[in-house]
Amino acid sequence: MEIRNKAALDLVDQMIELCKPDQVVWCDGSEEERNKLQDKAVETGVLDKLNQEKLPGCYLHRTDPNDVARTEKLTFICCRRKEDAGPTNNWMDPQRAYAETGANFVDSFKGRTMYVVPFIMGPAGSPFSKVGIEITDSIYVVLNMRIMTRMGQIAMDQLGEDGEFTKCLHCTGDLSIEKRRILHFPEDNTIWSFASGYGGNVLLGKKCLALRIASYLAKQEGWMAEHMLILGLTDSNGEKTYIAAAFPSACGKTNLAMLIPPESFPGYKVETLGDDIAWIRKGADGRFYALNPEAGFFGVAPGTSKKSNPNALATTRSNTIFTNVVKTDDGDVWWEGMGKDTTPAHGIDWLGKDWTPASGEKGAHPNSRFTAPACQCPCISPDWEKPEGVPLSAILFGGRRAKLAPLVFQSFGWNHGTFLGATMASETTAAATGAVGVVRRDPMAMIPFCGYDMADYFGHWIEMAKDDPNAPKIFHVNWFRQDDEGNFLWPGFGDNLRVLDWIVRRCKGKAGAKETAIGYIPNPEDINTDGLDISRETLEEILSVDKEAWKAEIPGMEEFFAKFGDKLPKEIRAEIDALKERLGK
Ligand code: OXD
Ligand code: MN
Repeated sequence: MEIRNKAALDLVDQMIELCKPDQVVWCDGSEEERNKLQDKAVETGVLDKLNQEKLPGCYLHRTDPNDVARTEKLTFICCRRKEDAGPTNNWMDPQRAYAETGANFVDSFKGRTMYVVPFIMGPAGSPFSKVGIEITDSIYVVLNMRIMTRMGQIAMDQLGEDGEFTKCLHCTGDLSIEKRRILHFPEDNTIWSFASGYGGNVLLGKKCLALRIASYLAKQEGWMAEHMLILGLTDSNGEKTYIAAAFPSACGKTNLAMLIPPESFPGYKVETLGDDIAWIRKGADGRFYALNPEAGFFGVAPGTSKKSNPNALATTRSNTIFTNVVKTDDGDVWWEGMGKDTTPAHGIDWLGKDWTPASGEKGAHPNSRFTAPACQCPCISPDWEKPEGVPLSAILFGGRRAKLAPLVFQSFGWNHGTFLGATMASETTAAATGAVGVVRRDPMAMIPFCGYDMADYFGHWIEMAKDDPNAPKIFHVNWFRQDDEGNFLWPGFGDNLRVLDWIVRRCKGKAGAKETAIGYIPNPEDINTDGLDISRETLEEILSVDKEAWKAEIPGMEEFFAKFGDKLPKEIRAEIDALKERLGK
């Protein structure tokens, strides 16, 4: 492998000195290397080979039972001044972080191989792209990074002799929670991860680089790193509109990105550009362009079925690494919510134990995952690797709210849209450790992923587009409204196209809406319900604004904003005042 970058060589030398591996392997990203690593992973029990006739190139991995989701409590932003991390991040003094976790890294690779994984977030040669080098002791990490990023020689070539890169160090260690740390040093462009093997904590290009470090770089360099899917919607006239959407973890981003339009929308097509992360920049023409920096999907398996997301299912039928799902007796995979008639009579569960449906236990972990190459997705957009990204017409914010938020509404403008993002709230899911189903404020779905003070992040949002006629239009959606018995009021999945269709027509000035206290809401007749079995009352209910309930929401918003004290941008304050005014006393 050709390595011309002196800083990269120096970094690896330093890490060898610190961690004392038995051997060092620079990963070139070749097929030959993949085959070798897969064989070694199977030999050492890291991966289990699945039925290669049914699932060519697919493997199964099981994590330690105490290591199944992102551990936000153990995730830190280590900048020199505590106030720069802001009140929503865990902060640790960088010197202390380097010293304490550095002590754990000492000799930590003894008896192990050090893999050096150069990778690019974004297509090679794109002006959006950023290079990282992850040093890890885990073959699982190498093989996942191979799917999730452009990895190997291609990244060293992009780096050249003196290119800059994010320095990423990971050691699986003994997986003890006491020592587990996910540390970000934005001022040093460095990430350290110790004592975890769970994807979100160890595939350092993803949440750590492409969101936490990238959000910090983006603020300095005048662009945006967001927790958003990107899709392209083609309508029956063949016109294509690009949309980005932010939802908290495990709220259906992958499903929305791969939506299949209902039969009553002939000629419509949704194509996927990304399911989790969008980097957004202003183009030379003043429009906002979005690009997915990842090369694969690290999707939540449970609930993925032929009905909910046939495209995701098809994507995972080859060259995929499954984590913590059920292995069936014929070497296939299964998880809860895979659909009717799929449940095996017997299998091996995510804990590696015999399992039957009668056991009453979940066979797959609720946060079990697939890591699959994006290029295998049947609905991948031909534009997904365009180096300049795609022009965005709309940005959607959404959450999981049983009550309150209507199916869809449009902001009055960019600042109000930023406010809608900043006041996003959602019921928690299994993607992070902690209680499930509790309402938490999750601005722009970035609470776990913003690498600096969120008040400054809101300010950056305002700065990016205030008074800019080219700014994407901003909408808020909620697919999850329930009646008093807990039944969903909106069918969701493919029928969400009906909402996207209204949004696209709104962007073109071709759809009606009524102005309300919270924004522009479609009248029931503005939504195309052809072929949909929904009553007028239900539609009216999910398109209505309960002013008293919204008033009751304000103290929670104010309490959340109070955390930021004087740093909260005046534009956000003005928006909350304006909302109060519109809701009346
Ligand atoms: C993810 C997450 O894995 O948000 O995408 O947790
Ligand atoms: Mn995510």
